[in-house]
Amino acid sequence: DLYPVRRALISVSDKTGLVPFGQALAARGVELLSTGGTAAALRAAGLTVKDVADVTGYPEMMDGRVKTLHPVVHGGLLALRDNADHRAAMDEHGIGAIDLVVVNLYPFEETVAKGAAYDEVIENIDIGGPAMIRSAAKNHGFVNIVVDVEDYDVVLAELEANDGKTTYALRQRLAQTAYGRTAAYDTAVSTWMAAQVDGTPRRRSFAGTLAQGLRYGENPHQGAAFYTDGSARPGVATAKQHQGKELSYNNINDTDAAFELVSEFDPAQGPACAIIKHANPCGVSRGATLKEAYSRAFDCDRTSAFGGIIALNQPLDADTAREITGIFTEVVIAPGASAEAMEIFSQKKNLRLLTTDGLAPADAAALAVRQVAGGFLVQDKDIGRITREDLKVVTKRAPSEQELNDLLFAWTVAKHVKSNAIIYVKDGATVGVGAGQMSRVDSTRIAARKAQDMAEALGLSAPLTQGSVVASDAFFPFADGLITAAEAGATAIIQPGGSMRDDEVIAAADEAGLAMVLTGMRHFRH
Ligand code: 93A
Repeated sequence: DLYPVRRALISVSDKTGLVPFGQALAARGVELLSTGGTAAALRAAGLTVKDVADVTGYPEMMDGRVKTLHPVVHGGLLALRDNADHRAAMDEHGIGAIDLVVVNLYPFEETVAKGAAYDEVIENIDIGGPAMIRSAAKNHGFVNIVVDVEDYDVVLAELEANDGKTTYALRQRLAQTAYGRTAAYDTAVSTWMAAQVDGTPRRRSFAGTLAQGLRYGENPHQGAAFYTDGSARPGVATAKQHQGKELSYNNINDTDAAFELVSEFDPAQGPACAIIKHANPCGVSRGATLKEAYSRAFDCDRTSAFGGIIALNQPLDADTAREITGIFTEVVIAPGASAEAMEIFSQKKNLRLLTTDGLAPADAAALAVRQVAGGFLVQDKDIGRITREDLKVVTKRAPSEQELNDLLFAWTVAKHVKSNAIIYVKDGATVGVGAGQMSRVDSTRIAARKAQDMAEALGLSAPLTQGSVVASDAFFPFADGLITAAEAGATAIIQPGGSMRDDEVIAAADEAGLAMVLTGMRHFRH
């Protein structure tokens, strides 16, 4: 299965690592063919390179749209070396075998990300590159296809170890990587184009690019990997990690949940902090300072916050950093960190610090994908938002200004809690979170009981739910959940409404003296 590399075609937009790779190949006696810019870069480094144009007998034409799309190139890639007919065709048409293709594509994703005009984006759809990648990958029995700069050294190491030859195992692995790249590339084109067609596309295809293999999945006996979708959105996929060991599968999932939640809170309206455990918030708070936001989020459920993941809506400062190091935390993610804060964190080797380029665009359309056996469920990301104007007061008493602020805060948190979600909030901080229960009344009870436990732990005379407000991610099917919340001391409720028994629920709210507002929108999350 060893096959020699004698002739290489190199055509790269990203010229990182090109020259040393070209030099190493030339030193092994490999003949180099290249397209315009790549050939120029290699020649500038003193290498001997043959122009593809000289091999095809056609100049690069039409602004480079046609460079390598020629039978001499594709025949050289696709010919089966051990097939007599193929060899005869090669001889008849003067086609030389190409054993190694090194291609990275026109920077389509980057061009979209920088907000380029339509025509410029179109020009950055690479046609010849993907064609060569697919031809070379199909013929991996003989041909090596390299699409990732990180594989340059891998190929060189094999050539070194096998006297100028590569193994079938490597060629097969390279081919698999290559088809992943063209799939992700075309997905990026399709996704961008869908947005040009009608704004809220539903017929999108999706694929990702392997970003990193992970030690394991949700559990140690499960393999796992992380794929990026090329959207360059601020978040866990694009964050910079400053210290600590590699993030695990669960860390990435929880960090994402934390950052997406905290990004709901406009920093112009003050600092906010979210603490996540098992993808659900165990404390979310605003504060006069970032440190206060963290402390109040921590006070919602100190037990669960241990080993949690913290997201901040403002750059980490020294005061907050000092406070956070008081207990064991897995990950902190924030849109930046001061030098002093980073210095404080550097004392805690196991604490991972991630910084992003700003907050996640919480109201930007995106796709949410989930797997089911045999397929994928794809939906628009839940970016639904409710303002004061959308709320309908249905009780005799209308909420006070303070209650209204807390209701909207609770509602925003509810969107990020697994259903059935019940969130008690007081003065801009969660004081009880009930998540992931199969019955709504259970979520209501659990959240209240946790608040009671915290009050005991903090030595308070009354549970923190006294005088709180409550959000429910979907309607109360019966009055029992609402009555439980009232018994825990809640004074106001926010919920979608729409139950067959709304009248019963509203009557129970009036009976208990609660103020209740309906959103007309629900936030299931599973
Ligand atoms: O415009 S293309 O789709 N037409 C082609 O025939 C073609 N062949 C290679 N783009 C084509 N390429 C791409 O050119 C490669 O994928 C690579 O990204 C780029 C390298 O061009 P240069 O060597 O001139 O910098």
